Amino acid sequence: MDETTLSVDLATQELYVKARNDGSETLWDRKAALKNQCGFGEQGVCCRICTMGPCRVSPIPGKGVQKGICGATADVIASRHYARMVAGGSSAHSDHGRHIAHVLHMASRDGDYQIRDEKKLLNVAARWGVATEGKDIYQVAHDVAEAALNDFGKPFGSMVIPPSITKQRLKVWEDNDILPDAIDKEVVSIMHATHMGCTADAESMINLSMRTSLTDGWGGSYIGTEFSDIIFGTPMPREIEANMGVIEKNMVNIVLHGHEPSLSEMIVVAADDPELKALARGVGAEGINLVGICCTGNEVAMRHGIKIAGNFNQQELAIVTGAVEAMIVDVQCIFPSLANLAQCYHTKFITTSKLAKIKDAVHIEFDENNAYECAKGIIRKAVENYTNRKHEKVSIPTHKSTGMIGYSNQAIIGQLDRVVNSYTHKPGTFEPLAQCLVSGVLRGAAGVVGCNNPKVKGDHSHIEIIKKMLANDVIVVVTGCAAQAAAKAGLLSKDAVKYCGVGLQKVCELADIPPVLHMGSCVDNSRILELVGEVAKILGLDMSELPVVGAAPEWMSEKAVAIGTYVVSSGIDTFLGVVPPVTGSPEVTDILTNRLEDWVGAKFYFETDPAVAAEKMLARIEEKRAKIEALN
Ligand code: CUV
Ligand code: SF4
Repeated sequence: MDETTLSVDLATQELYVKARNDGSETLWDRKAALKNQCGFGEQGVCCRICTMGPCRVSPIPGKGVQKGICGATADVIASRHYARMVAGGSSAHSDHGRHIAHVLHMASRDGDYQIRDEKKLLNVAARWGVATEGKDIYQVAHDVAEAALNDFGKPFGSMVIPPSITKQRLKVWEDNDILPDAIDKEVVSIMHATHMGCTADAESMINLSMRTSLTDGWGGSYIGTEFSDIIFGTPMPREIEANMGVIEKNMVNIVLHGHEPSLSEMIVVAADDPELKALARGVGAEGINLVGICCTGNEVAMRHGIKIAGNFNQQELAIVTGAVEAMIVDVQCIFPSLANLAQCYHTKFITTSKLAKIKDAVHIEFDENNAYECAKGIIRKAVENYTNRKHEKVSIPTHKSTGMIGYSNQAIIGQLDRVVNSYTHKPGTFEPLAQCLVSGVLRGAAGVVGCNNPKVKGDHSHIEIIKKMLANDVIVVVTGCAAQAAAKAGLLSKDAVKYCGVGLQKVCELADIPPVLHMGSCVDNSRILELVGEVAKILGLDMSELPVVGAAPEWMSEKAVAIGTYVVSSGIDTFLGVVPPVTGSPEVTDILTNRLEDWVGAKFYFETDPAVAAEKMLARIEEKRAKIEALN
């Protein structure tokens, strides 16, 4: 395989060649070995929901087998499959949120987990109606955690709706009957609805999918983000480095990969322990070097400036450098292949979650009740492994970029306050941003999020779309692996204003920000929702009336389907660069890319060509500007 076709990232190309020379297998090799991937699966027309099947029906109306044994049509089969993807994705995010809520529940003044953002805690307390007066802050934390945990399974009523949602949006949800009940309940209900012999109507199935997805974006993910900020601190702007060049030749390298910050935060703290530092020197290393991959990488980069080694496509390649003593993982987006790959080098591949044990990995279950000691134990294993490094197998690419990270909404407001002087607006709000949108200095905003996928040349679509937005005065916010692609490409640097139109350039200079704002991990898409909701409220508009679009140019996971669905349900158009497995159903395709607009004021676009996608995104932004220009 020609490595230049796999990714635009040079470190990736280099390490792919090294992997091949080492005889190590990567995702691209396995993709090639699959030859033709299943066309029925790709179009969503294979059903395995009961054992009368599997039934695969024709993706072409009127031609070939049109129904499964029970009579389910392509529309039924594809819509059920879509719904189950939403359920899978929502459950991953919400279970993550629940986990963090449990960590908040165990926070104590002298424990391993403490309260770092009291202000946010008090804010959140008000949302759940938790009394705070005269209460110890840790009692408040305890009560808030309990209230949030109840939102997962409460028997009556809807989950708590964050205050950033516009009242118009709430009405849209009520009118469409997608205002969700309890978080867990919706996931269970949609699993029920997709059981053999239940929902057999694509419209209804997508409607239920939207309802479920909202428990993710405005529920589980939201809780994950807010509570992580409370416990670990709300991110503030800081500089980071990104790409494989952050792996250090003479240090103990530990890669943090996965999603939840409860473990990775403890690793960050424990890596500073004098005992471990001494141990590292004792084995002949200059120190301990923590680096991150995927969303756990984003979490610790946002809050501590831990360097980013790479994104989803690069998880195997980090090990291929031969210089990684340990890769520590928790949950989600972790290739099972890492276990065997690690054995080809000296790397210890350490799983830590009951929910993501991997055969042939070293499993050290992380115990939050003994978090610090547990983290120390894991790091010790890595340090001791340094002497096993096979120096003839080490080759670390030099590529790395620097950029700014840490743009929580609080951080963004902090930056906007610098603009206030120039425009005489209220400090402490998003008003300067809202006004820039109204005046047209900024044409709009785009959220570029999501994964890598070997169906797409790595990082290429992310970068191409982002650059097109910048050139047209569209400010960009990023999360997940898209954010890491941007970081590697230098787009998080303030120098990236060179790609911007004059309006965006001006805003970046005044606010002292880069034109692409890294807002965090995938659960932190909730920050983007909050931002859009708050700006809409300032302007008295619904979220669907803002010149704002979302894109997941290289997505691959069920979580991304859940995200796309809640983003659209929140009134924001979403551009998918990988076509979801629904095209075998004309009705589902029509609902997602057309009819949804009548329901919720936004829809999906399927567009695999990033240049075309960017054009359409810009066109949609201009179309939506009509409403806000009337405010001028
Ligand atoms: Ni949660 S879901 S590959 S790490 S963004 Fe990265 Fe982000 Fe997709 Fe996974
Ligand atoms: Fe086939 Fe219907 Fe069973 Fe699906 S639910 S496998 S279409 S019989």
